[in-house]
Amino acid sequence: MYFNKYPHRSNFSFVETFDPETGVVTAGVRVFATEVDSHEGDIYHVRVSNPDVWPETCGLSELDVPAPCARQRLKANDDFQLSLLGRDAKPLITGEFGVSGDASMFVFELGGDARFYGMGEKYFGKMELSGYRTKFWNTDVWGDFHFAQWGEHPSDPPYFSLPYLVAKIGDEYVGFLLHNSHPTFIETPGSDESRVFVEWQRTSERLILGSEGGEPNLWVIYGPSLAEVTRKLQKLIGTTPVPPAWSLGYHQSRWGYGGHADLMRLDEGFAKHKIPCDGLWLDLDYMDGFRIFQTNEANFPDGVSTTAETLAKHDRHIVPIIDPGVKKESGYRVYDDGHAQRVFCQNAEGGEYVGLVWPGETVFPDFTLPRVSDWWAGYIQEFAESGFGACWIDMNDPSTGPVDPNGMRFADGKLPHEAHHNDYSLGMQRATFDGFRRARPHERPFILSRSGFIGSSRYAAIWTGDNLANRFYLKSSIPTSVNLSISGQPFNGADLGGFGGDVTDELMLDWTKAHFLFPFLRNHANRGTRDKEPFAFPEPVMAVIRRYIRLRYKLFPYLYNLFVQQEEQGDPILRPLFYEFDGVGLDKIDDQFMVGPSILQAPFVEEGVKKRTVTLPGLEPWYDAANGDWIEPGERTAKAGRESTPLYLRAGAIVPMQPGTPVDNTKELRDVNLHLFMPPAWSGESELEYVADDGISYAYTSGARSRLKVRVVSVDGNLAIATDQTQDGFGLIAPTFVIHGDPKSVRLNGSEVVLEKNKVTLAGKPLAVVVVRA
Ligand code: MIG
Repeated sequence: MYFNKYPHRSNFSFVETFDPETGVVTAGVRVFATEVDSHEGDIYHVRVSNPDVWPETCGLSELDVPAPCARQRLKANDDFQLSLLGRDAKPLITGEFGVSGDASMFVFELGGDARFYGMGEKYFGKMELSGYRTKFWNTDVWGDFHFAQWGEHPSDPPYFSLPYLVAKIGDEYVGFLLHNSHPTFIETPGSDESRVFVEWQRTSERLILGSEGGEPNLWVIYGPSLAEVTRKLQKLIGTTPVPPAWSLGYHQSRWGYGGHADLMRLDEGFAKHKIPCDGLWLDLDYMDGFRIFQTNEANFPDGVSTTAETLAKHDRHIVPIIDPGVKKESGYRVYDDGHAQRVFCQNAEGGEYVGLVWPGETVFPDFTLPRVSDWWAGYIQEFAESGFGACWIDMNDPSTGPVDPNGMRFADGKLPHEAHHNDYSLGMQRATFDGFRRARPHERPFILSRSGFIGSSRYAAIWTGDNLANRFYLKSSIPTSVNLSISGQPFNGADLGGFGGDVTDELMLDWTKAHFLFPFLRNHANRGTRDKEPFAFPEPVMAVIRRYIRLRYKLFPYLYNLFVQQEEQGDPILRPLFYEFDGVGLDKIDDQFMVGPSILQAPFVEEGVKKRTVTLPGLEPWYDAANGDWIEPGERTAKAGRESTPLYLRAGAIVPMQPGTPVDNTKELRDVNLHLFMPPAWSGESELEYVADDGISYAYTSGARSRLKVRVVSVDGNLAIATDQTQDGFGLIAPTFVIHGDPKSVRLNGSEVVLEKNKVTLAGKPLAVVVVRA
């Protein structure tokens, strides 16, 4: 398995004969069965099978396949040439299928000047992905690449494989998902000059999607818009269930925090400086000699539960790390038990496969076997009952240190490593999720995972692995997280401030302002690096970091509702500008993004820059959260300021926020301020469906949720607001309206109301607002 070499078309045999009656095709000397199926929502499945070549099907990830239907936008003609018809009933793409041993590829020709996005977790630093060859194979970046590579350049492939691509052809979008746990690859047409120094390094003129093994199962999702294609993908692979509210807060981590004393110091620091912080993280040091499920008791003198209860008084949660690797040591309970029950992956000789990781010789539970997942869930259950309410699963690439992972076999030794390398982490996530559900059946689990696969969205948040405190990682984090978000893994984020290296004050400020609304927000640091807690910075720097953490909590109702919409509709939290707006060239902007439909950010990512260009899309003015100005759309200049960041709100937006300035972890969803952004003398309409629930349990699935529909109609600056609580399973939602703008008159549910002037601070100066109490 090479990371950076790709199967070439000339070594493949393409289909020569096809019997449309039976679906049988021949390619080279072999015969295969084929199925081309249509499903509701313009979703198509192309399957090619032959049990002698591909004995297993798609691996551990399960799809929620919509009902079959008759619509045939994707067809196979008499030569098994595939064509997908566009809006005008002409072929948008045409393609063929070929095999080479157990490798396979689909080669597509696309009309016009197609553009490409998605590809899951990639570090390319760009939104638009023409001209790349890339593999999907989960790596441990620091272990598998040289520092000269990962220090300041994209390492590919990184930790998380989501073999998905979106193509934009004309103004239509098509998604391609390779549902296959074996190593897969994608080659997009185009040329990236920075990567080409000889002619043959140019990518193919056609789009290639293939795998090095495993049964070919290609899903083709027709848009027509990016939003529609993304929702359909997300529902197919699994939306993210709304996570516990606390997991959307700010998190503090460091490799080095090891137990009660560290946690108490952090707890006091955040309380003293009135900085909200929901999660305190423990890295390897809390364990007894790197033995998973074995806590070093000296680090918790009164037991984990006592520490957890103390932290719960400030609504803080402990999140400890767990690696999959089990120390191979007789006398260690987890190893002895796992050994006796034959739960570990095997080597080619039928013995336990051994890697070299933190504990030294390390063995790996085989999550492809249901009995092993069950075994693991039992340990997680016990771990949860000991006082740990969540966990962070690392090294599940799986990382085996300097030992070649190809020797690790699955399914009692029957399957080679490549069959489940990429979905090993998915198995671990699922078993871990299951363990927490067993311990606390009514509570939503929170799991953070490094690696993942198709369907990880159902179980875990993902962080993008070991980054560094430098500008390359800050800049690339935006397209990395946004492309990951439109590839079906919406709950993601990067280590705030960079994991490796010493962050400077300036970089920490820029990073905090860029990421404070990322779906997952955790400040994490490598051992030996500069202290990075907000209060470890000089007072004026700390004050700005605190301001943005508090602003995240102020916007918590908005973020939480975006997660509700993710679960219900499948929309991601972070979106590229062209998810929401049409416009030429929007996909060449790599340093701006949308948080939900209403907030646009254009953070400063370059060092020492005093101003930058901001593209404000659409046809309506934008509200500058730094100073309250309404700015006409188009290319504008934003000035850098220590306290401020370029953050804009869409005309007509209704954005739910907590009242006041949050100084602790309180997350009240019912007593909500609905901020309305109304340009002067605006005429238009907007709507919001706002949801509140307990933020922790599954009671919402049986009705314990409240829903308020809000509709605002503005005619030349005269506002009419209408509210309707359509669901009340979680009590009354009591909104206060905060209007940014200067309405001529306001009516609420038909009656004239008293307007009260006030000030609110968002991302800069205090802003004049008009308050309307219900
Ligand atoms: O080989 O647990 O990405 O977040 O702090 C390093 C120690 C192992 C890698 C993770 C990082 C974590 C570190 N781990």
